[in-house]
Amino acid sequence: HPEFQYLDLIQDVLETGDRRIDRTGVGTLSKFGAVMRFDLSDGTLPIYTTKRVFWKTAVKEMIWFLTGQTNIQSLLRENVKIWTDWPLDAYRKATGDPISQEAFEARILQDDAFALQWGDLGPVYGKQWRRWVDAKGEEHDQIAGVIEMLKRDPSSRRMLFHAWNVGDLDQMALHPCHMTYQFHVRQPKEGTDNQGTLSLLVGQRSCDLGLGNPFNVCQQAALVHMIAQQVDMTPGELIWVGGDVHVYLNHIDMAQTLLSREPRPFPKLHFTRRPSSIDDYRIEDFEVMGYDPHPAIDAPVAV
Ligand code: DHF
Ligand code: TMP
Repeated sequence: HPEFQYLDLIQDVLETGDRRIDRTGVGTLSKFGAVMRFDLSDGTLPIYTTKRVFWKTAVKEMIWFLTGQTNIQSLLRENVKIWTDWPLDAYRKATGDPISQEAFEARILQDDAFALQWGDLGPVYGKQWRRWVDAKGEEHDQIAGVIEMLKRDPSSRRMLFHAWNVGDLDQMALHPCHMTYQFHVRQPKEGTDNQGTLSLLVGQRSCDLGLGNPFNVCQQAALVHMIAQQVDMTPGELIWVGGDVHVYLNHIDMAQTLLSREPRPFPKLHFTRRPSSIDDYRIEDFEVMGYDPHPAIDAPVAV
């Protein structure tokens, strides 16, 4: 079962990882360099099964990246709260106001001026993907560029988008974790009207195995399915490459529970329609069949 790549990686980190205090102060066990490959053919969506992964939240985050937005207000409108901690932390530190997460989220939703001032994460993923600004001040839509290249020149080795915009790093709430998205197309089989098989290699510099990775793998695979649908290709593989791959010390119990569980089959993704462009996807377009995970596990996120 492909999920053993994840479980084996966790086990390896627990057994051989280097123990250190990280930026957040929580502490991790860490290993450098890891690869996982997931076959996406026949609609397979790699949503891990050894705990329930809130795949709709993960896919909504991907759709939000694709809109180019960087403010948590639009995430909160979709009831996605995974990015609240960082603006909340910044707000509390700047104002000394001990506001609760719920009150902060309510204020972001109700008060546009407040959201503008306190809800923005800076020039993170969506901004870099859709509106990267170059030295001449010109904007680049990297997503449109990749889709255009997939149609025009699918044997290209330059089909990628990237979020590590060095000059913008100091304005980001968090430096990009998943950074490079490189695409590859295998030639179509003779006599079919299929345009080829689309694979994606993601380079991720830093990976929280307990919380971030289950989301990342699921949403990156969803991206392959979306783009393949847009360019009339068959989904091939997601190849996921991690740099600093770690388990937070307060996730060790969760990790051991995951290792004690037996993986179940990955579900299948079916699109309920063919949106007219990559900008047009909504969560309602995703139908996931056969997802039967073990129970969810609550775990704290290191801020
Ligand atoms: N920081 C750290 N330390 N780890 C991360 O994984 C991380 N991820 C970020 C931003 N900063 C991060 C963005 N993505 C959760 C999942 C992904 C994510 C942030 C948070 C999370 O808390 N997941 C929980 C709750 C899911 C929910 O609220 O629906 C989970 O159990 O999966
Ligand atoms: P860092 O910037 O010090 O590396 O901290 C970022 C933390 O967030 C690190 O634990 C990796 C984790 N992370 C993911 O695993 N996936 C994600 O998508 C994001 C945004 C963060």
